[in-house]
Amino acid sequence: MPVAVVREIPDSFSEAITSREAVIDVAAAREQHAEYRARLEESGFRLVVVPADEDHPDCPFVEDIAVALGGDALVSRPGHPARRGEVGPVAEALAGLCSVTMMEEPATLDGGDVLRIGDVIYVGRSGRTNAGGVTRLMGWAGRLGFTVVPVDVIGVLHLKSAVTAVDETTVLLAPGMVDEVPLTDLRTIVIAGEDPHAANVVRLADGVVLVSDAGMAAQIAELGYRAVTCDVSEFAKSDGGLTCLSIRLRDR
Ligand code: CIR
Repeated sequence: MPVAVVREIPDSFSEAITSREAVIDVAAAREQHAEYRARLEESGFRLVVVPADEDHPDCPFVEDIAVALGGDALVSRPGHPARRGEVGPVAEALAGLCSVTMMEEPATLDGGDVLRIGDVIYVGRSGRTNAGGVTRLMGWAGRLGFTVVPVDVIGVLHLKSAVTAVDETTVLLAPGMVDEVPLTDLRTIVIAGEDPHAANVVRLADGVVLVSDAGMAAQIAELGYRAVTCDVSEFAKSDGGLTCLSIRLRDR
């Protein structure tokens, strides 16, 4: 059974790091989070829930804290200094599920920059993931048999803020946000809407995709996938999306 690690919402979530001017409604965020968790459970994930940490408002964005590949996880050193204290409890939770390796300074990497498609891992070179983080990922994932392909992130926080996969060969892409050259071997579907975050989706099962907006749901259905919708607008206010809210451990 696949496992998803999620983290509860602290009251301090209203202070989460953001590039936007928006007031976060913490109660609404908790409702959306409950719905998100329900969607994962309905699709067969067993949830491991890490308690909230009031000293780290961004802790629900647990995806950034680790990269999980089969039975192995690389616990990252997050790119934003204010988020580095989030790692301990997440590493502990992962240690109960798989083999854990810790990333060390000066490397930084956010899991939101890591997109795995089959045996290839695309890693964003972003404001959060530095050259050391990319090199460390290459070494760790390379030993596990993966090929790591760097992608420059231009206009968004993370690679997966603008590109995610819907199957083993197809990605959704918000145009102009990342260097598209390294993605040329993939079938690329350009999202119809204006908001790059619509490209941030989670594959639930073969042909079933969790999406955050109605326009994307319609586009996904036209492509022949089944869309399941979950509103994460309170998380978008602090630059997060669907993938950010869980670390998904699946068999290789
Ligand atoms: C941050 O700035 O780190 C958080 N407010 C948002 C993180 C979103 N995570 C993700 O895209 N994987």
